[in-house]
Formats: sequence, structure tokens, C-alpha cells
Amino acid sequence: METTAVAHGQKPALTPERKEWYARIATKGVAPLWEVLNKIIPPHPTPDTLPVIFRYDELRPILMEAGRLLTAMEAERRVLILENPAFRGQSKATQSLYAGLQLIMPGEIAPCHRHVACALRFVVEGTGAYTAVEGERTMMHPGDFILTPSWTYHDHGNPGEEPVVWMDGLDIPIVNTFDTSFIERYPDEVQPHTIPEGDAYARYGANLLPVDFEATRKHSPIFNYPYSRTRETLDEMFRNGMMHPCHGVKMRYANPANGWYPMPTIGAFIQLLPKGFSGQPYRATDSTVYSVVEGKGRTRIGDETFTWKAKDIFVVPSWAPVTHETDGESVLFSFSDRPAQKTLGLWREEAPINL
Ligand code: 1HN
Repeated sequence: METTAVAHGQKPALTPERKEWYARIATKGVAPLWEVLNKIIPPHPTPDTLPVIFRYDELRPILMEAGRLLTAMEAERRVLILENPAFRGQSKATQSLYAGLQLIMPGEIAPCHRHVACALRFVVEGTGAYTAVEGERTMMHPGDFILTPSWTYHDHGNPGEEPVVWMDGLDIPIVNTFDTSFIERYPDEVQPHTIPEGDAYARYGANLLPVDFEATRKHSPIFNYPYSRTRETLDEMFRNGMMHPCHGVKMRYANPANGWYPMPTIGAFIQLLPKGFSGQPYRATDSTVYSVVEGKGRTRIGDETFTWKAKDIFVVPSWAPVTHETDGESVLFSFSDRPAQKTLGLWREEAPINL
């Protein structure tokens, strides 16, 4: 047999004899690993996910048109899916996460259901709407980070006077990768309101836990992390000198029962970048969706620069170098599949990178 000296890691040459054999074995439903090894095990992540920005100024008018086009009840959820251009028609913002912009008009309700996919809400605009999770309502304010854990009944309502818009983040592509999706509609449109508003926050959000509490569930017992508290924390950490060269003042949302992320598949973060911040490049393996809460600036993602302002949403693919710069004091919310990656032992980061 003819052999050729090849460097370790090179694909073997395609001889006529080998080509004929590849074609013959394909009819048996098998394939030679050595032809694809470098593609299926790349030396670093090679994401399909593209960097992209969704400008709120462009999307808000379309969303408001949807508000006239159909009711929240008709739609079940009135949402513009934020499609990554690499995955048109697949309802993905990244390879593992779904993102959307949801609108609920005054007087509307979005009916009660539960599904295996878990969701987060990050409130973008308006007050006067609530979300209800397993019998407890919470009013939504801009900047609030709200959870809908896996398989919990949830509905939304807007008894107020303004349209309310939030960003949804769900782990739909993860759930569907495992083929583990279920959904059930609650028999009524709205679930009974059985727990006083604020109960979960009082019970679990004051650095106290009920004396017999055991952390048995996989998600946080807090389901609204209010922006008022988050914003104060960022300011105080800034005053106290917290300043990462890549991230500015960056905190992660935590499950107070175990210190882990709020949900097992989706993690969320909030960061304050002071006026004139010029960060160092950073990269990590969790593709991330950012929502600009306050301020103005630019983020370089790989070779592209995206200029953003409040309410814009942008996507950073796995392992792409990210560099933030600001004109005014800015706050960025972000979410990713980091807890899922960490649980599976997959997550890596490089900070700062030498580019
Ligand atoms: C869902 O239940 C909501 O509860 C939002 O607001 C977006 C996207 C796909 C499937 C279910 C919500 C969703 C969703």
C-alpha cells in the first residue's frame, strides 16, 4: 500500500483508490472520520452565530404596528423574534438561545401556560404591566430582570395605561437539541393570584431564608430582581473602586439559595461602564445577548464595531473578542448559556486577550 508522509493533524491525501472506497462505504451509512476530524473538532470555537445589532429605533414602530395588527390573546405572545442572520427562520439569537421583543398593550392579557423551556424577561420600556409566576404577580419596571423558570405557569397582564415592552430570552434551542420540549395551557386564561405580591422577594431577597428552607429546586426562589436595587449596587461598587479592565463594574445575577446562576441553563449579568471607558479585549465561549439599559457607546466584536444606545440589543458569538467603549456612563444587561456550559465543564474565557 502506498503511504505518504503527513504532518500530524493533516488530512490524508485523496487517492483514486480511497475515493472509490469512500463512495462505496457511504452506501452502507458510514463515513471515514479522518476526512472530517478537523472540521468536527476544531482547535477553537468556529461559531455559525454572527455578531449583529438590533436597533430599537427601527424595531419599536414595527412592534407598535403589531400591537394594532393582532391582540396578545390572539398571538398568545406578541413577540418579534430577534433572528440571528446566520439562522434565519430558526428562531435563534445565538446557536443555543432564543431572544425576542414582546409587547403588551394596555388592557391586554397574555394567557397562562407552562413549558419546559425557561425564560427571562428584561424590561425595556413602560410601566403598569405585571407577570405572574406560580400564583404570584410582580409589577414590571424598566431594567427589572424577571424569571420564568422551567415548567412554571406564567401569564402577563397590562392593567396600566402604557404599552410595555420587554426582551425575552429562552433556552429553546437547548431544550430542542435534547428533544425535551413540552407545553401545557392552563385551563383558564389567567392563573389564580394566590400569593401576595412581593412575597418571594421578602422571603428570599433580604439575605434571609425561612428557617426550614431547603434548596431543592434548580432555579432561584426570587423571580424579580428589581433594577432600582441593581442600579444602586453598581453605583456603590463603582464608588468603592471595583473596575475590571475588560468589564467595568460587572456583576452576575445570583440564586440566593445556592449562589449559582438564577436558572440552570441561562445566566445573566449587569455591568456599569463609566463615561469614557475604553475596555481591554475579552472573550469567552458563551455567545451572549446584550441589552443596552443606559448610555451610549461602541462595542467591537471581532472585526466589526457596533455603535449602540439605550434599548438596542446586540449579539456576541462564542470566542469573538469583545471590546467596549463608552461616550457617557452606560449600563449593559446580558445573558448567555454560561451556567449550562459550566455545569458540563465546557466554559472557557480569556481576559484580557493579546490580539
Ligand atoms: C413564551 O411563553 C413567552 O411567556 C415569550 O412571554 C416568548 C417564545 C417561545 C415560546 C414561548 C412568554 C416565547 C414563549
